[in-house]
Amino acid sequence: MTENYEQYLDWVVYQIYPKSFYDTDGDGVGDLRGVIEKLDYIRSLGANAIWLCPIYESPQKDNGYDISDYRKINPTYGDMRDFENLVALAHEKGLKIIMDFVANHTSDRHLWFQEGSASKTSPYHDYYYWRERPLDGWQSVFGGSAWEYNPPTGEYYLHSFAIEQPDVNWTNERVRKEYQDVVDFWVEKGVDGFRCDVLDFISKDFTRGKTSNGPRLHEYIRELFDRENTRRIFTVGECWDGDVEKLCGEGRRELKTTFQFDHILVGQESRVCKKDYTVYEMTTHLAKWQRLAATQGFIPTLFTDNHDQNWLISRIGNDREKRYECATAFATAIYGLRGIPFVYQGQEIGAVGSYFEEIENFDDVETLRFYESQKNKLSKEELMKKINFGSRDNSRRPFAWTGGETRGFTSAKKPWLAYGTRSREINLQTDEASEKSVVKYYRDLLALRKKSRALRRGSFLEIEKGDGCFVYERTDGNERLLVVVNFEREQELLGLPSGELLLGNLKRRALTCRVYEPFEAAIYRISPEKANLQKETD
Ligand code: TEU
Repeated sequence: MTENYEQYLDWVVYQIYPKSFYDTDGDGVGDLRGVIEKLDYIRSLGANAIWLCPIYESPQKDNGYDISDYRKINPTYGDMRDFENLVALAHEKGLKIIMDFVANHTSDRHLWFQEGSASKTSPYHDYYYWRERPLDGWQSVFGGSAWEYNPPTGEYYLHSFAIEQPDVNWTNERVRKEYQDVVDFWVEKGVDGFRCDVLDFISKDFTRGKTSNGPRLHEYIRELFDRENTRRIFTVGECWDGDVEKLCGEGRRELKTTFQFDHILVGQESRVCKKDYTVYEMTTHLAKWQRLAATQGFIPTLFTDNHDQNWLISRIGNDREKRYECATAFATAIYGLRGIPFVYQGQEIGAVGSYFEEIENFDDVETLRFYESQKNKLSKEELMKKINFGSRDNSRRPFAWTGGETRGFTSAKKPWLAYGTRSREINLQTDEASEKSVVKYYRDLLALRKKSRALRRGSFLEIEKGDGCFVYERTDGNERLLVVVNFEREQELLGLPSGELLLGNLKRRALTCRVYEPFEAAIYRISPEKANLQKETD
């Protein structure tokens, strides 16, 4: 890997869900000035880049993933001047800006769809996919048929997500040019990269009935990001389908990296249903991607949370008695790896899922659709249990800056979406003052990463210790670190090299103590010459 590509290993990205981050104008909705005000906070965590979930003009059916104008800022968030200020100030403070690029679909309020759906002769008609009849078996990710009737033309259009998110026809060359222009527009504004929403969906395979990873995917991506002005920008693809090793990597001329989701799906039977799991499943996925990345020459992404999942520590951890331990253990396991750390807002304070009995406290289009489709089939209790387990709203609730009436989030009486049910107890202010502070641990962990070249750029070697723990080495030249994360049960870990403790989430009883408490995590420096194995018997 060249230095140029390896530099992404030094990035730490903080993901912002703008609607729920910080509200400065008192309308109960976060805004760009709110992001500006919190730049120092973001920097204090050790991040050096920000990914902004969509901030474009949008009717907000899917919180901005339904865009009606790619070149305008959603007025509730501010205007273009606010955005330009944000970019300038962020850059001054050493923070890069990554925009969300949503190219599989527009809003049905976008001019292209407004015109294209009105008549078959409109030049925009071919910007979307039309059929005389719905194709059998094509389901929307949010539930129900992926085809919707359009009375003015008597046809059906494809929407892989919400009805209000018609899929754009990328086989049309003019469409591809439109998106290249959109990318250029934001690159000229000085943005440093794009997180590309469901990018694998832009090429479909109609012969196989597939909405994603079609035959022209790689060609389309190169058209976007292998041009003179786009080659140097950062890109991370959200590609559930598709071959990671083909989509990214230095020589591919496509994306810089993609998100790998295997570990996120552990413990989920479906979006709304829990499944038995072992931590081993998760660490196996993580280690597999580390090895694949090394052999195929790409940089992995490192994340546990985002705006599309309930919090990891609520799904597969212990978010009650061991919340601090669990949050910091998972953070160590993930951010000790080789790759690009992504921290989702709230994760750094150990935010957890909520429990609401009434559907009025939910907003997510996917959740509401699910509720409608099941309300006559399941008891209310069963239905709400599923929704509380899986709803994406869990991680989309306003960031709790304090435990006060409005959580330090807004001056409005009511926020756009109800505060998390445990946010009086779990908020930044309380966390920072706590002896067991998640945010302080995050700061220490990311500071250590910044300081240690082995943690950022070193190679990865897993040390198999069986289920219930994740142990690995990171080595760069003479610097050799050992990361030990024990999960929920206390156990003795034998045969590990001894070394100097650099960071731990609990007070290690003694350096040589081999008994690890539940959710204990530690990082040691082990010098190559002194890496003498402890004897199993001593
Ligand atoms: O998500 C794509 C996606 O398929 C999932 O993450 C999805 O939320 C989940 O699987 C549904 O069960 C992206 C965005 O991250 C998400 O917020 C958008 O709603 C979606 O695309 C449509 O743009």
